[in-house]
Amino acid sequence: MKISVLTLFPHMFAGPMGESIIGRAVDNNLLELNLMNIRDYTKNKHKKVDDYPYGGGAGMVMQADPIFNALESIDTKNSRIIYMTPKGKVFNQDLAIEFSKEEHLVFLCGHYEGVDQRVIDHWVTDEVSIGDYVLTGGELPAMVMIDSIARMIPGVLGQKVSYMDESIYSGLLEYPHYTRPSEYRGMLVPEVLLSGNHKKIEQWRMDKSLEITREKRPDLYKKYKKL
Ligand code: 6GU
Repeated sequence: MKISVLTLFPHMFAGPMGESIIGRAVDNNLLELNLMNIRDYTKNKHKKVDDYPYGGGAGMVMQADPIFNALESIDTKNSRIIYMTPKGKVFNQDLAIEFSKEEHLVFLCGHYEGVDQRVIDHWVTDEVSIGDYVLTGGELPAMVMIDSIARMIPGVLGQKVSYMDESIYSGLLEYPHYTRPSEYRGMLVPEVLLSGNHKKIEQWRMDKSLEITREKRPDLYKKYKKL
């Protein structure tokens, strides 16, 4: 999969997208990350990317021209063009799965008061938010989405770990995990996990998942029970 990011702050992506699982996915060519600095696509001497809003009001608006130029410099034929905005549809696991099947995703990160509406009307296929709170820009939301989408690309998590039996995907929250030692400061690992009885362990994990979901996320629990 290829992911292009249009941003005024490409350096924000270097750390988070260069480490651990996502970093390895890039190194192994399972994911191509194309970071584009919108400022590089200005045609004025001062590389100005924003201006005052027509009609007045606080803040600045990102101008259409640099963003149009940037988008015209790449192949957007088979692409979803995603604008990060608190006004968008709220991101969830189903959307992550849907986006993970695309060949090219383009993330447009707004800053200040956002981008000129004509960019959205002309280019954007999806407006997405990551939750009901306001951030200073679309970069962190884009990284959140890239992380959750990239880990669903076949091969990214490796063969042993599967996203299919973890929290949310199944509709339930995950059971608790323990590792050595079996006793730590007087606290014991549940006996059943040391038993070697795989059927019993499965049952215990399922029971715990149900219990934790019912306690912590009654909304998910009700949905699961209705399926
Ligand atoms: Cl996508 N952008 C901004 N600025 N704030 C947000 C958001 C996006 N999602 C939640 N809050």
